[in-house]
Amino acid sequence: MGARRVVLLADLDYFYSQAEELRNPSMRGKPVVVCVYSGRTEESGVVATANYEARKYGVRSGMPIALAKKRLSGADPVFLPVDFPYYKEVSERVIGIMKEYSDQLEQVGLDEAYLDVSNRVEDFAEAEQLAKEIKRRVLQEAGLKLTIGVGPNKIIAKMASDAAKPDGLMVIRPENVEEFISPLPVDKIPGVGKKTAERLERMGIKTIKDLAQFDPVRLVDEFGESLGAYLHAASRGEDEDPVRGRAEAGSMSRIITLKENTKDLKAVLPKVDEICEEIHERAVREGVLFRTIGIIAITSDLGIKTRTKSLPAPTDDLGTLKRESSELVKKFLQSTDKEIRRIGVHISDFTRREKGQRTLSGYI
Ligand code: DGT
Ligand code: CA
Ligand code: CA
Repeated sequence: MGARRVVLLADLDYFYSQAEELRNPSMRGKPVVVCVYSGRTEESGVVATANYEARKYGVRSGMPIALAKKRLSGADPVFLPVDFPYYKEVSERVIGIMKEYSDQLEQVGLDEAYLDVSNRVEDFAEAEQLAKEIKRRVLQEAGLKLTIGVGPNKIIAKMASDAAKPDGLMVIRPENVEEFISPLPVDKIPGVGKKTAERLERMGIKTIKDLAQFDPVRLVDEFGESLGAYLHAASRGEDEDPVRGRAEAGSMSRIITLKENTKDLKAVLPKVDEICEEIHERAVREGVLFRTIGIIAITSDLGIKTRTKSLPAPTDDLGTLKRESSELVKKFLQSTDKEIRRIGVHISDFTRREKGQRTLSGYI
């Protein structure tokens, strides 16, 4: 089991519309609808998002523009096309502020980010203060309102944020998870859409409490291993999914020249092991986990050949590094008649190691 975690989900309110209001404050107070125009006719396309003034009239994301216009007739609405480069710029400013509060930040789309702050706070009271500080700074420095949910994992943080929108802050401590989620309808679980909710309802499951009391074996029968297990865990407020920080830039590599050109695996592998040990030591020293392993072979005719392998999860396990590198070299030698002159190993796709983080070696 992982260590106790404190996770934040920060979600900008009615993002595209709020960004439009930011650069044109005269629109504030009016219904603002940001649209994706398909270009076929003047009104064909859908609503990307609407501010809360427009939502009062029943305007929603995904709705046809013509219907939104009908609902807002006489309400002095503003309709605008999406401007992604601008939203990206606004988003980057906000994410930049958030990064000061956690080096473990996972961005989801332009308007949301999970922050693992376990190493930054002592308890949930401190996490609440930190969330207030983020809200204050984003408003002051970027001019935007957002909602933050705080919980012991990603799904609880997300559900807390959804419940607190707009301009909200909700903290769900581990001891309050059950009372918070039990009465909610199942479609409040992240990833549970209309279809899944309807299937659950046909099974007599409406609330998360109903789901928690349902036989997990039958859930797996009905929804398959993956979704079934997810639903059961979620109904109990459990979620082990880590906040996946953005991969760090860079790579580490080392290449050596063999004593003589060879195609003999037995001659090459001990060298590969040595290189792996060296790179591994550097990775551990610098506190990074790698997810991609590659080899580079320079053949006797000075051709440069590479092979890479992506792992299912980041790791800093030496055994994995050696095994995968050797496997790549073996496959390479089987695919060619050339002799190898120089051999190298590299690792990349880095993430920073966190205290208590589960890694690939923990799964094998
Ligand atoms: P909220 O509820 O205050 O967080 O509102 P939003 O608008 O931030 O809602 P969210 O987080 O679901 O979506 C983020 C952005 O993604 C939103 O500003 C526009 C875009 N988006 C959401 N749903 C749709 C959709 O159905 N179609 C299109 N084209 N864009 C969408
Ligand atoms: Ca949002
Ligand atoms: Ca969102």
